[in-house]
Amino acid sequence: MNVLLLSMPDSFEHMPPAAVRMPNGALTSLAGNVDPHHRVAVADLILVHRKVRETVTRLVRELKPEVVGLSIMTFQRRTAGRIIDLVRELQPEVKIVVGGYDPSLAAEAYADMGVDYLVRSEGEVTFRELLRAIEQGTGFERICGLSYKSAEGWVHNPARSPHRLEDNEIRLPNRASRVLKGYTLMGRPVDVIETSRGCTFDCSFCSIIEMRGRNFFTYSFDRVLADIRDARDHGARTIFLVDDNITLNVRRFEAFCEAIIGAGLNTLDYFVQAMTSAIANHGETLAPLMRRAGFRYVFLGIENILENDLEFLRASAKNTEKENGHNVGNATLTAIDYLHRNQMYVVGGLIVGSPGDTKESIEANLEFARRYVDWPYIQHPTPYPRTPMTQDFRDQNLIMNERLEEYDGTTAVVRTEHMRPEEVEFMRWKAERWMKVRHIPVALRHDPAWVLLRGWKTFLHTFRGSTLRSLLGLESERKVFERYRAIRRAEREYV
Ligand code: B12
Ligand code: SF4
Repeated sequence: MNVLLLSMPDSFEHMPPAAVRMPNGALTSLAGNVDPHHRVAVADLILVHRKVRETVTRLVRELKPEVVGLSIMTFQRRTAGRIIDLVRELQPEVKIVVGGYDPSLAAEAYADMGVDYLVRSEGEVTFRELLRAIEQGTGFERICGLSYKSAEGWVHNPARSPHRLEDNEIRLPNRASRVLKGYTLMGRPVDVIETSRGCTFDCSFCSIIEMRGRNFFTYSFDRVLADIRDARDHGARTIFLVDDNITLNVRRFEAFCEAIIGAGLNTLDYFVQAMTSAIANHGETLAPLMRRAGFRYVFLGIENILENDLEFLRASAKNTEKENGHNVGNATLTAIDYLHRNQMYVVGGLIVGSPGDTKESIEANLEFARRYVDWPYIQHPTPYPRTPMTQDFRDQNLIMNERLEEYDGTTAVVRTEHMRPEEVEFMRWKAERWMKVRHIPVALRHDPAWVLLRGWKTFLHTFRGSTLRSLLGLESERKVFERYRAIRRAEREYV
């Protein structure tokens, strides 16, 4: 069968498409795991975010897919709905499958969206079995993890247990199936790989627990190294590790760094997401190894520097430093110090706008970011489907905006007990733009040609809404903020 797999074009503030266009790892993994006689095409629509309608139309006409699959996050649901309508219009008989975080956690929202099948949680085996069942007409009742539309309505089969990843049932991704080009992370071709899936923590804002439970399974290093080589052979020079929490097992992470070095793959740049506690508690040995393996940027889940907020986010445990088995306080500064001493850059993941937040508590976090992080990645708490935090916000009547396309993490959609969402967002937006500017010299040293030829687009993106008048101080920042929000609203109309 001909299968077309699409990821959505919607991006958010910290990932301007001019600088960051990353592949969706789920789709190539699905493509690598269907039976080999299917012809699968993967199209990451972030690569054509200004030409979505034309590209989807062209691909459907050229490839004539019998099955179209969409990978969807919550803030992409509206765009997904429009793409589904477009595909149906172009090819009425096509079977449409949705998967990813939003369909898995809000299946009911897809009941009337023109979808035929919905794959919940991990997709490789479920999707393989689904294609077999469509092709052979054998029925869908036995496919765990699948929801499907029957004559009587939607049927939700029992869940599929998370795969243990230890056998070779989940094969390597199929990168050759990609039909669009232009992946980049600040000028370098980028690809994504996984070494593990899952996490055993339960931060209240994170979707992972409802998605797959609290567990942690790992791929063998041989498989991971083969995956990195494959990404490199397809042109990647930067590798983004999409593991939910690779730092859960620090000894394994250290061994992984050694394996990268041993395999000579440390000529690539690596980008990873990490817990502050793991880096702080093991930084003496871990950080130098990471550097030698080629790690350049580390996204640190700092979340918040104030204990009350950390408690609300249920993120205290993963941000605690230990000495001789005893808690000795917040791990963030120690973690940052280890990374800086080993010439790595800190992408500072902070969340501002929790219920107890005031101007002062938000400012304390912004000031922390100004002083210590190299690239700010500050977000607002966002009530994604079925997270514990969403329930907290609902119980307190603090959700002010139900337009899901604005649930992109940098649009404040909840209020605090003391501040309106726009006030929270304004504070973050105003401070964060200037923090990003400070990273230009670092990027210039690493990728001078890209910064000089293309970097200005990222700069314009960061400062969109500003005018000469505002730069000269003749116009208030509030006015610029309003203009920025209007531009952002218009950008969301991808289809
Ligand atoms: C890596 C990652 C990123 C990377 C993305 C790199 C990339 N292009 O893939 C970066 C850092 C850029 C990123 C950014 C964002 N992310 Co993010 N990210 C993740 C993370 C850590 C892992 C996702 C991943 O690749 N997993 C590996 C793949 C193989 O697994 P998977 O995606 O789940 O796919 C499997 C199944 O879902 C299913 N499946 C998926 N799609 C499809 C499609 C079909 C047809 C089928 C059949 C099956 C299927 O099968 C796949 C294979 O088993 C998750 C989870 C987490 N612990 O935090 C968050 C997560 C997905 N991100 C999230 C969010 C909100 C964002 C942001 C909006 C803001 C933010 N929090 O940073 C931005 C938006 C990005 C953008 N488009 O601009 C949320 C989504 C919540 C939701 N309900 O929508 C998550 C769950 C984190 C959270 N807050 O809980 N993210
Ligand atoms: S540690 Fe990270 S992956 Fe694990 S629950 Fe918390 S935010 Fe999610």
